[in-house]
Amino acid sequence: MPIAVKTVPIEKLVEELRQLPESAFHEIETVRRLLEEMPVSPDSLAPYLTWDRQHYTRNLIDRRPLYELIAICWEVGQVSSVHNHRDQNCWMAAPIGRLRVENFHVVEQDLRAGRCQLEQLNTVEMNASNPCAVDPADPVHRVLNPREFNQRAVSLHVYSRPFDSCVVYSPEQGTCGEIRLHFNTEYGKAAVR
Ligand code: CSS
Ligand code: FE2
Repeated sequence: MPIAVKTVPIEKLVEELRQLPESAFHEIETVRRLLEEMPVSPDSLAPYLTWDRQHYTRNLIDRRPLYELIAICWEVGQVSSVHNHRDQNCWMAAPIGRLRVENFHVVEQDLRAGRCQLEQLNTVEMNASNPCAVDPADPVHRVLNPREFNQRAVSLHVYSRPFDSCVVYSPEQGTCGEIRLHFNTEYGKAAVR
């Protein structure tokens, strides 16, 4: 018999996140469990879903001083850069489709010189019942919607605290540099750049 998964609308998750004490964002387990216990219904995400064949889209759902909640839409085959999260905690869930997360260890990094050396660590899969948290000890990763998964995917990201830039890495070339992050939509409306 299929297991009936009880989903909640995105507004419910927002309500819960807003009620968390600051201390919950300083460790990994509370928010991870919240995402696990409250899988978000795909329907409720409709206002936040935008698609771009060139690049995954970033869509702001909620921002508070302590965190931001973002929906990222991945066309088949889209991939993020290898990147960090500016020493901020990050939790991810995939209410729609499946995504692969590849983690990396930074052996050395000289941001000023733009040089780095990375080693690939483990790979995990995210789907509706398996949210994950970025490991604060090895926070560098990339997210992929591999061609073979053959379906669009949407991930939810909780970042604490919010950040608007990150370091991107090329493990093959041993280079790194800072980039700015932008939103395609904010609160369901096209973002003004
Ligand atoms: N951190 C990336 C998405 S992959 S986790 C971003 O916010 O654009
Ligand atoms: Fe990320």
